Amino acid sequence: MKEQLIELIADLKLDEAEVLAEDLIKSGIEAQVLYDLVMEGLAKIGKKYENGECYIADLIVSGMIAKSIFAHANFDQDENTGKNPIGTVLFGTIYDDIHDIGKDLMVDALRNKGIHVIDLGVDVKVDKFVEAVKVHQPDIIAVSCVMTNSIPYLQDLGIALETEGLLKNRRLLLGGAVVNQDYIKIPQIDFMTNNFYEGIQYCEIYLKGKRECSSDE
Ligand code: B12
Repeated sequence: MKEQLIELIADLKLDEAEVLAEDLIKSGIEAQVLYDLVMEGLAKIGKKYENGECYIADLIVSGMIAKSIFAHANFDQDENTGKNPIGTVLFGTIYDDIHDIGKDLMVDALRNKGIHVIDLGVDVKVDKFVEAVKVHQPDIIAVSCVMTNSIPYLQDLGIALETEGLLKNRRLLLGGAVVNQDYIKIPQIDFMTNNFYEGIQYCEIYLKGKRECSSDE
């Protein structure tokens, strides 16, 4: 039955997909299992789009299905939101890329972990990232990128942050479907993954470590 969700998403059956997802959530499906089913459905839509079998409107609908299911699933609910944050993450989707589903999932999960997140949104220019780092002095700069065409802007961002000396005592993190270790060679990036849990874990470990160091001084 749960595999049916993949086909409902791939066939853009919004209402049926939401109803089945709701039933699966109520029947206690594991978050990771539900997440993988949705990603498989989106991958099928992506393939159809690549083969010209569906169009931008279909991508939009598939995004809506994913957003509503992820919202219902409420990944990683945790009570200590907002009280005494363990650190600050500045998050944004790079310039010329308007995909935000992945970014929003990460932002929600980081906030649920008691991390203060400043969300710059999508299509964020390099200058805007640089300015925001100067203003907010975050511990981590997290960038989301799904569009291959936007990789050059990631390179520009790395160089701009380094040139301005804004990578001292902070980390630059990249994630999103574009992440590919062989393809992306950006020396300023400390860590890259398109795995949700790896990304959350990296932030938690780095921020807790940094906080312990500062409390020892
Ligand atoms: C939904 C969708 C859209 C929606 C987005 C809605 C929204 N609100 O975001 C809309 C309709 C806007 C859209 C538009 C377009 N799209 Co589109 N889209 C998709 C689709 C189907 C799903 C993407 C998605 O949301 N995945 C789900 C999220 C959860 O996955 P994710 O982003 O990878 O995020 C996860 C991890 O990577 C990680 N993560 C994400 N960010 C970060 C950051 C950090 C720091 C960390 C640690 C982790 C992390 O956490 C998330 C959870 O695990 C993909 C196909 C696919 N399966 O990927 C095509 C796809 C990405 N789109 C594509 C294209 C070509 C376009 C358009 C150019 C189409 C057009 N002609 O207009 C436009 C581009 C607009 C632009 N400039 O950005 C291509 C991109 C090809 C490429 N590699 O460059 C794809 C791959 C489809 C295809 N196969 O051709 N799209």
